[in-house]
Amino acid sequence: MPTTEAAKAKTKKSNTEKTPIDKQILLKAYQLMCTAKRMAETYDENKEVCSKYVHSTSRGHEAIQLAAGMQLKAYDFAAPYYRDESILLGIGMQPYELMMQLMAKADDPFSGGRTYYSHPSLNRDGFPIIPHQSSATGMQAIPATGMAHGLKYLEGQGLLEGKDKPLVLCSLGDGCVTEGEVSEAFQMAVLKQMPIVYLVQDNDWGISATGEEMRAMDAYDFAAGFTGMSRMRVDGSDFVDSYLGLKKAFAHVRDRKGPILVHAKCPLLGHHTSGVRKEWYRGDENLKLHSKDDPIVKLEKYLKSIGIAAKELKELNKHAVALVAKDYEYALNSDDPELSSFDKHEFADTPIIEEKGERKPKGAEKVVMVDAALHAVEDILKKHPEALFYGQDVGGTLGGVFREAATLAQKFGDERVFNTPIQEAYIVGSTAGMSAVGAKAIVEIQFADYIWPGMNQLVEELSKSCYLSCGKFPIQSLIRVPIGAYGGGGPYHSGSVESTLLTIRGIKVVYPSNAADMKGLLKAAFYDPNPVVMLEHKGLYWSKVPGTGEAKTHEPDENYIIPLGKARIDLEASEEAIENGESAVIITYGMGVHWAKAVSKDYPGRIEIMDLRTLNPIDWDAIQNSVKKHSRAFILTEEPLLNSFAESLAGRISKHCFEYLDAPVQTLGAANLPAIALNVDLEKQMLPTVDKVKVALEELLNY
Ligand SMILES: Cc1ncc(C[n+]2csc(CCOP(=O)(O)OP(=O)(O)O)c2C)c(N)n1
Ligand SMILES: [Mg+2]
Repeated sequence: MPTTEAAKAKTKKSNTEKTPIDKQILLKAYQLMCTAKRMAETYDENKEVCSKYVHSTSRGHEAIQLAAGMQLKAYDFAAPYYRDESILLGIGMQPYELMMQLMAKADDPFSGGRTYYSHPSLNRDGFPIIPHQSSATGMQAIPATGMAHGLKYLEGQGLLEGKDKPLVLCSLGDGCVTEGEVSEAFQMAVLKQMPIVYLVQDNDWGISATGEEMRAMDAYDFAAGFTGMSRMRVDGSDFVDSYLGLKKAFAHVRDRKGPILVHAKCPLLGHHTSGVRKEWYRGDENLKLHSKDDPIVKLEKYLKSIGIAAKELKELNKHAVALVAKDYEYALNSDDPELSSFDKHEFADTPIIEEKGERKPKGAEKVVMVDAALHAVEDILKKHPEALFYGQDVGGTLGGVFREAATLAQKFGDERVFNTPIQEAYIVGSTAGMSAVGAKAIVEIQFADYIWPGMNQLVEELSKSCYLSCGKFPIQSLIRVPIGAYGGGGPYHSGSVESTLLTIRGIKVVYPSNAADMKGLLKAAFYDPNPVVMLEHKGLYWSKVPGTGEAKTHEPDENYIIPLGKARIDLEASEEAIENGESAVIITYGMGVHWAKAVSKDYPGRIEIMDLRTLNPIDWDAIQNSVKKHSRAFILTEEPLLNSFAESLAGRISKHCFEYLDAPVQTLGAANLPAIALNVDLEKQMLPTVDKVKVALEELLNY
């Protein structure tokens, strides 16, 4: 703390008086408040530079934020939001570091110029861990709660090193607490009695909407409905009250007494953001009302009341002003990001780069796909105490509605394999938090048709974290999703979702067609440090659907693993057919592999079947090679074709392999309709069938 010597001497003298908070802490808070205030002023004074990119400042919220930041320990975890600039100063970030992000500079320590001001991601010795989080209001509640869930899990398993009791601080604005996902987070936090502090900074505004317009009760009253959530109100504009309140709240959580919500009322003294200015929607009366509670004025008054000389406070302010000026110049003159770095860090490197183990060991029994998955998860849980498996109905004696997790809870205990509430957002988003604390979550969405409530977390939090944190926070997450249509499953238990998933960059999508691949790919998905969605066709699980017998395979050994992104040739065409120009490749996945197998029997030697196995990253080399070899390509999918992955792939092949093609790329999928109809004959009418595949193949071969 760079106070002047004179100031230090003064402090010494006044330290003889007893105050509820150490005077050094009070003075540090004052200086940091002056720093935050001067930063906000500087940004306003240099609008043409600083408002190039949108930003919010903490003006008005400094007291509560510094009280939080200054009490966080290096072993804690935090999820601050976009207004929490003073939390960042409180943990020891320097103004120039924050300014680097403001100006999107190369040395922005969080994202290297990729994301907005006060959107931290920090993994630095001596500082709390702050994983990346999105700008979507309230959406950090689930990943943050996932961190607390992960800590609780690791602690329960004796896997947390050291004797410190880490906590998670999840900071939220008042407006975002009404988001549905926040309720999912609160529910889980109380259900599992997690070590988390929810800090709600209530400035009574959500951009231009007032508290009165937005809600029937404030966050403190709202939290009363969550049995097991402790609650506290503090004056967020008063540093002493905020500090002492949070001290109690932190101690409550460190003593493992469950989650607590701290409601901090604070004024909003700055603009909502640089782009939405206060004078546009706030009347003079409101601005005057808020300015009465300026935290700096309050702290200054308090410091004087305990004997700190006005001159000393002036010195501290002077120092803050000088520091901000110096740091501003430094940040302004620092380098912009290297342009060539723009595409780095979509994914973190996976250690699984080659096929290993035995796919068909001697004496291996045949196994259905659902059991291959079960055995893979069992192997993982046995080997990795940090791994856990949760979702709807996967725990207890049922072990999944497809019995895909049968016996796991009995074998590994309810702490490791358990049912969640019906909360897809939590199921998906919590894995981000788990990953940040070192727990490894395998989760399940019960049916692909119900992935949509989890989609927000997948897109906003999971997919962008690695890229926007410049590789600091890849999210290890394995999401199993039973998918696909068969036998009258109907409109809400039959849908395909891969095309939607494949528009999301930053996640991997796997879709096995048989038991051996299921086992090898599931293992690779677990060891992949990135989010992986594993699509598992329900119609292939037991090979009961006519024509899917080959989904049942010999069971690979325990070490069997297949790198993601590698296609498999399921059936080769004969050299002769290839040479005579009579062959074609059917490029497909999931159920499509089995339709293709059935059809190929009528064209001996003429058909190659390529099972993609992983849809992202796709094995483009293998696809190109096969297309060039056969000059006729057929993309077969279970999805409606219009605007699908299959159409996109067909387009790509047409563009890049145009000169090698002897016919337009053929495509076949389901009818372009919003849902799979319930009646089995209607279902058949809309899905591809072996007969329909045959007609399309004929057309391709005879072109
Ligand atoms: C999911 C989502 N919806 C809308 C927005 C646009 N938005 C940004 S800030 C904001 C208001 C948030 O208010 P509050 O949580 O009270 O935080 P404050 O800015 O008042 O500190 C809104 C609606 C967003 N970022 N994310
Ligand atoms: Mg607000």
